[in-house]
Amino acid sequence: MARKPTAGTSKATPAAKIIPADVAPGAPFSGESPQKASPIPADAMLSESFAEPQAGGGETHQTAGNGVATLTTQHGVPIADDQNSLKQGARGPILLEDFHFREKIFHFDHERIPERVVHARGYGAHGFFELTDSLADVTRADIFQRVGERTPAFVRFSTVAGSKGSFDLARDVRGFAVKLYTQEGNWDLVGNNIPVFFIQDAIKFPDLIHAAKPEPDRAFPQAQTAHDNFWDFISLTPESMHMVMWIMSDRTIPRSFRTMEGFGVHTFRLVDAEGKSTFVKFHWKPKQALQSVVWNEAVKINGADPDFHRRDLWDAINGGDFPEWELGVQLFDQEFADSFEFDVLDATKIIPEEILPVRIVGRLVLDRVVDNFFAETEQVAFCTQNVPPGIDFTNDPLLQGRNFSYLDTQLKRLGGPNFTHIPINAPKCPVAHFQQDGHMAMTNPKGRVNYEPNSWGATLGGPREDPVRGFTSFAATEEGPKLRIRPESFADHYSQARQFYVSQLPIEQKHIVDALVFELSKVERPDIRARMVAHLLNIDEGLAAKVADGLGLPALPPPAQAARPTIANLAPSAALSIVANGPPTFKGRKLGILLSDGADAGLFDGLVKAITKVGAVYEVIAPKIGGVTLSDGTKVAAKQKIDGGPSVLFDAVAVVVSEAGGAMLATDAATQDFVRDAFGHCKFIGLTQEAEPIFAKGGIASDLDEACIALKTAKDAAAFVDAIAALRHWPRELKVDLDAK
Ligand code: HDD
Repeated sequence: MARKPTAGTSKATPAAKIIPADVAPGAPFSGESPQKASPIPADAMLSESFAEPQAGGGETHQTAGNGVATLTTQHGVPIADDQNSLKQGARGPILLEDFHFREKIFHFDHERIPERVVHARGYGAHGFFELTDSLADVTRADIFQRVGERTPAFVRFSTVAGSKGSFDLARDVRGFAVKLYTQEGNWDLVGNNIPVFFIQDAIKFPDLIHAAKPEPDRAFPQAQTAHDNFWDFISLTPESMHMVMWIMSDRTIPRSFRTMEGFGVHTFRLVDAEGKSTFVKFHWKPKQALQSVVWNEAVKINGADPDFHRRDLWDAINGGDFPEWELGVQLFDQEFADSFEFDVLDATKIIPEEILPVRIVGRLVLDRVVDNFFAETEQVAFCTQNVPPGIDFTNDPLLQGRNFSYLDTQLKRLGGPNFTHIPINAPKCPVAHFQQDGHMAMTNPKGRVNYEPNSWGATLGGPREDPVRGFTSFAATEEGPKLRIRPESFADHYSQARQFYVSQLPIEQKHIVDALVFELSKVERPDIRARMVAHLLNIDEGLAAKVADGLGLPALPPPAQAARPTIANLAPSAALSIVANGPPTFKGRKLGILLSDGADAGLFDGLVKAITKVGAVYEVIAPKIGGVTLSDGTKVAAKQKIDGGPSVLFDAVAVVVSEAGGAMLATDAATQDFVRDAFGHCKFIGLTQEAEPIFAKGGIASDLDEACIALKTAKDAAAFVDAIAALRHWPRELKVDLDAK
């Protein structure tokens, strides 16, 4: 837990020499910041919360001097030497008696818990939910009563298929799980960044995930769906076609967790004090607006920075740019449900915002990173069945199945029934019950009585039910025979897939085609490829023809047999496009500025000022990490050395170099890649005249277009930063991509 200040790292150091003479052994821990006069660099120090005396570990901590806590065993015994095991003679065997060695290795051997079977790779942060519009008219849920009231929140974003150590820019659905610590219990809204799902019934979930994960014999490919098993299952599961359109769109390669929407997916219920139910679908809308990267860029980001998304969230929050989402609700009654084209219990369907507007009722702000990844992000346990009074389930068969799975999985992952005792999972409202014992029980109830009813009275007898405040399930009337059957109303698998496709801008449609061609090109069996194209024919003939052409299919297959004909005239929904819902400014984005020695100091200063003014950030990339000396003699440190800072890490780039710098960097392959990739990924590029040799060597000098903006003086900087708000110059893609020709 704590470190001693200066003990030698490899030499055997007698204990007596380690504790400085001016600190009495056993002196109480001062409680002062350990940074005071500490020889350990500030950033290596333990956070305050971890320096506090440990629960059950006694009131005092010994100090090794200068207010630094003494290293102890788990049982609190001070440690004299943590560099060497106890041996019989300097070169002799380790003694079994070495309890410190055995405890340390024992604990290390048990450091891992099973990773999540899905959504293993994730990243979390703390924040709050603030109600901006009361829902008291439709629900008794405490969190929705008082405008302006804040509820603590913890959010974990994730990918689905990859293991814990996989990369962030996998083409994958992103989890968007929100734990709201309400005054009437935790509410876990365990959603995704896509409002529909692959399957309609939870019984198919293990098959879906087995098919998506690495194939069982060879254990690859990691974190990708571009393989036979996935597309085999999908092509045999027509209900997944709407989701297929979403996952082949750029929604699955978001620029940042901050630039994704979140969805509760299922239809839930809000229930008022009289027991009246209103159906609801939940939406999280990012204040940062929507943004994704392009596929070739995603592939390269994974190499350059596999932690791209987690670093982005960490940096934004620590930089004070707190990400924010609005909570929106689509509210409707049974009459609307009956009149809607599709079954509201079918999780493969949306209700378009144009048909049922989203009412904004609150905001979610993430303003604090975790103190410890394992304690918080790894141990957080989301459970769909965690709903407070006033929020309830519908019969959506996916949701019903999830309500079993999430509780069950926590037992496996966290090792026992007391996972709610772990601080990140513990409610922040009073808890009183007679559940007790089990592994790692931390908060067993006090007193003699551990059952009810009992006759020990109100004070000694413990908590009692409260029929008024307590959770009451919506009194739905259910009837009918027991059947393993899918309702007829779930049978349309293509209409909304088509609606999604036709709602995309042409460039976004192209990306869907490209993604399908890429993924299916990794599929070895031609019959699976053809079977997918057969489904696409039921969605959009143009889409199917393009994918078939991209795959080099000899002929179009007949359309897949459809249980229901596609409704071809569902109105397009503008809310479904990413590009149409992009940001108005460059705020929250990152500019990469490539500098060389002698680069124009005024221009650099202008860029920094303009970027800062719009609330964006920048990083300097240079030939050496030590930085550069600008034209006026100013020294600027670099954040990235050129080969460690490729342009895929930035939303836009500026190449600001001197004549000598331009000539030198033009010969460097990493610098050529820097400009070629920025160009190929349709980014805005600012460049000084001296940078042109780099573009010439990169082979793109003659292609420079209006999104390659000349930077001469500081005055050009502000106009450049205005222009880059558009993020990408899409017309360029048609020139640089073989598939577009
Ligand atoms: Fe799930 C984790 C979202 C269907 C079973 N799921 C998990 C997480 C998210 C989702 C965001 C990660 C939570 C975290 O960060 O810890 N899952 C969804 C959505 C679904 C969905 C939006 C469909 C609408 N899931 C689903 C089904 C089942 C599961 C149908 C099983 C029948 N999901 C699990 C799980 C996980 C999980 C195995 C793994 C780790 C965990 O629960 O805590 O129980």
